Order: sequence, then structure tokens, then C-alpha cells
Amino acid sequence: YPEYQKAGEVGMRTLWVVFVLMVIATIAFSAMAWTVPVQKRLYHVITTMIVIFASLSYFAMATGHGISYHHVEVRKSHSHMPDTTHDVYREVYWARYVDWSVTTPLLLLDLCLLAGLNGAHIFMAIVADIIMILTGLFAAFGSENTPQKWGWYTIACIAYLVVIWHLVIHGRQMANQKGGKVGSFFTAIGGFSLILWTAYPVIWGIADGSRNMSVDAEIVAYAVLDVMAKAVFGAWLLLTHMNMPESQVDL
Ligand code: RET
Repeated sequence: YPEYQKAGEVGMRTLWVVFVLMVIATIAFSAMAWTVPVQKRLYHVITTMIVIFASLSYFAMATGHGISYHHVEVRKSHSHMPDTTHDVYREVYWARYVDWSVTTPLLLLDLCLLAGLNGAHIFMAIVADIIMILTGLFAAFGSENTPQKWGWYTIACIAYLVVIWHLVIHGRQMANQKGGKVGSFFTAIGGFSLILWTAYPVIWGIADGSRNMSVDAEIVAYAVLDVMAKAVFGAWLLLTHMNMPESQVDL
């Protein structure tokens, strides 16, 4: 008989909690936008969009949308008997990839504008980021432990390195040139993001990739990362920006 790996109580409750947190962040960030002149709201607009999209994807997942069962055939070898296979159906939350394909470019845009990167570099970083998310989606639906699945994963990781390259090398250089406290703030919030972002492919490898983590634990792990990478990141960016005129984007 097949085995089903799906969310339980903890997972479902976590999805709702994050939905509520993202709605609160949406309200807070939009309210903060009203406190600054309309010409200075670009970071507010981008950051609010990020948490709006996260609210939508968490609402979808909490109510059972954006989830598919992925079938895997797990082969077991026995020493004195023929091999047997065992059917496993595990939930894949593809709504996350829809969310990430919109929100990670927006998060990058926040960081690139803060650094003062030029259009070509921003565009390259964002295209690499979209490739990372879409190839990650293919990896999630690849067959168990095949070169196909881990091949897509490897391609996604290379694309991720391209993203990091742009931010760490060009981003830091440009941020330092902007003067004032922008350089050190960029290093701080960029370093914070780098640690969080790098945790995603690690969780993915343990959970979606090799299925060594329950669906509930996977939901909780991504929930913590999503709240930190979107809501905490956004609050930090907007609050700092308020007191740092030199972080302004030239419009
Ligand atoms: C995947 C799997 C394939 C390999 C790599 C990945 C990277 C994902 C990242 C996601 C970041 C998400 C954020 C969400 C916002 O809250 C797709 C997991 C490299 C970096 C920041």
C-alpha cells in the first residue's frame, strides 16, 4: 500500500500563522509608506509587494491550494529476495515557487537599489534569480535520486552563485562608493540575507530533495526563513532607510 507524506496539525497551523504575520507586515509597511513623501516610497512599494505576495501564497497553501502529490517509487534491496518497490506520495508545495519567482526578484531589487547597482547588473542578477527558482521547481518534480533531479538542482545552485556574485562583488563596491553609512548597512542587511537565502537550498536538499525531513518540519523551516527574509528584512530596511538620507534611490 502506498505511503502518503503530508502536512499534519503543526504544518497547517504554521501556514496560517505565517499568513497572518504577512498580512500584518503588509499593513505595517503600507502605513510606513504614508509617513514619507511620495517620491521616497520606492522601497516601501517594493517591500509591501513582497509581503502581499507572501500573504497570497500562504493563504493558498493554508487552504490547500498550490500543493500537488509527487509520486516516487522507493526501491528496497533485500539480500535473499528480489528487490521490492514501495510507492510514496509526498506533498510538493509548488505555490512556494510561484511566490519566490516574484518575491526573490523584488528582494534583489531592494538590495540592488540600496547598493546603487546599474541597470545591466540588476537585470543580470534578476534573470539568474528567476532561472534559479524555475530550475528549482523542475528539481522538485524530478524523479527520485536521478541525474535529472539533481542536475536541475545543480543548475539552480550555479544560478544562485551568479546572484551572489553580483551582490557581493559589485553590490558591496557600489554601496561603499555611495558614501555615508550605506556601505556598512548594505554589508549588514546583505550578509543577513545571504545567510537566510543559503539556508533554502540546504532545507530543500534535506526535505524535497532526499526526503529526510517530514512535511511538517519542512513547512516550519521554510516558515521561519520566509518571515525572516521578508518581514524582518523589510522592517529593517524601511526603518533604517527612514533615518539614512544617503540610502535614497535617485529617481
Ligand atoms: C532552491 C532549490 C534549488 C537550488 C536553490 C534553491 C534556492 C532558493 C532560494 C530561495 C530564496 C527564497 C527567499 C524567499 C523569501 O522569503 C529553489 C530552493 C539554490 C535562494 C529569500
